[in-house]
Amino acid sequence: MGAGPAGLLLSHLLHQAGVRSVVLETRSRAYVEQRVRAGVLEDGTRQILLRAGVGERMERQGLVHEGVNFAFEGSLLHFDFPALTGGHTITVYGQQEVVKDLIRARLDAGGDVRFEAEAVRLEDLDGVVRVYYRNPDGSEDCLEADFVAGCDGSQGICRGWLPDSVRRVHQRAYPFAWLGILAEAPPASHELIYVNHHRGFALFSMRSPHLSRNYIQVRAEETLEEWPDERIWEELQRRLDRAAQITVGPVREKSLAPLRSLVVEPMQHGRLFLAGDAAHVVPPTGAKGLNLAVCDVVVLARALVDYYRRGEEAGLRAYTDRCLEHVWQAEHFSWWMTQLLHRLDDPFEEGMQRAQLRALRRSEAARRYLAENYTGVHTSLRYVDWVPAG
Ligand code: RFL
Ligand code: PHB
Repeated sequence: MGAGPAGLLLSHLLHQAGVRSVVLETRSRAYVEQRVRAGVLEDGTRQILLRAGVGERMERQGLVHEGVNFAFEGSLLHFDFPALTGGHTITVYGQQEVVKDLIRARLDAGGDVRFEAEAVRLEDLDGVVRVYYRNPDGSEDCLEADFVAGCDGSQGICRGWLPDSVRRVHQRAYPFAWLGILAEAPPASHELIYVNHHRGFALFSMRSPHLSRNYIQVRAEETLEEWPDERIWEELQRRLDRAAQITVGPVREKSLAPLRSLVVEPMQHGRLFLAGDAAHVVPPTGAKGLNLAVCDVVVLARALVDYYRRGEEAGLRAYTDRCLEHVWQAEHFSWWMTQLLHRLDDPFEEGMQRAQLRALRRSEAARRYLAENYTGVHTSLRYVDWVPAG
């Protein structure tokens, strides 16, 4: 369920192993291909997409970055990823481009992706599962399946089908949101800049040498109406300060995203398996969400293939425990980056931030912790070998 990165990649990996699947997606194809979301792929995610045979355009058009920068206390701190991690990099490539590549691969292979098909309920999670879904004309259809993968994102219905008696939800809300813009303007810098500033956090990212993707921290209750384009540009430049000069350009997209952390345990019940944002949400500061979705589905695809090929159920039974390992690691990193960089309005917390930021400047060991997490050493890079090289 869901034609985001999780559902589409799972369907693709299963297809490569000869296992049939149907993808149900409530939105239209055009909508999911245009939705602006994540932009940073861990080195492991890049390698997984390549091995799965869906990385060709990413290799041509993605921007390989050898580091990111922090701006704080009036200067820049550079994290040199290859030096800190034994050669790993990140790739800047929009999530909607990953989604386009996966949809094309599924459709070219004759895959069954049903758009504008909204799953509404599940029945018999312990037997042959029935999935009921609604068509655009309001009529309902039903699919019967051995397994259901709940890849329906943070607002989906699958999470709710874990019985209350087994489901535990751990969460944290933050009192701020990110206001993001995609603009036709060259990026402020050739690498990402994360800014810790007394006016609030800002992030300078990009999608190409001509498209910038920038964010600012705003209060959770603010609205887009309060932020005309000129005010956003002005605020971006004030927070960036003298670290770099921004170029203003037409704003193509503008959005507000609240920040939260959430983990659902277990990630499975009967024949329903949750993957991606359906099972966990991270604040975007660590650039982990899409990469975690990829880790989950690599684990799930292998478990399902072992079941169909050899009748082995061990992988399916171990799914939650296996995934929670990378999930909590990424939850911690995303929470840590969020605490470190945002304006928190608490003198004690600000003291903690200053101490940690200065330690990053002084200590290579501290910088290595960030670099390993950012490039996926503890997440996707552990799963590259799990995907058969195509
Ligand atoms: P998705 O992409 O939300 O896909 C779920 C799909 O399920 C559909 N759906 C249903 N379909 C059928 N029936 C139903 N009842 C359905 N209910 C929902 C939805 O329409 C949708 O198409 O989840 P998935 O596949 O788990 O992928 C997760 C990622 O999308 C998410 O984690 C990332 O975008 C998070 N994220 C980032 N992740 C990164 O790894 N690196 C980044 O740099 C990064 N930056 C970000 C981000 C998320 C952001 N926002 C908007 C929250 C930046 C931002 C601003
Ligand atoms: C993005 O380019 O959209 C992006 C980059 C890094 C993040 C979050 C979002 O941490």
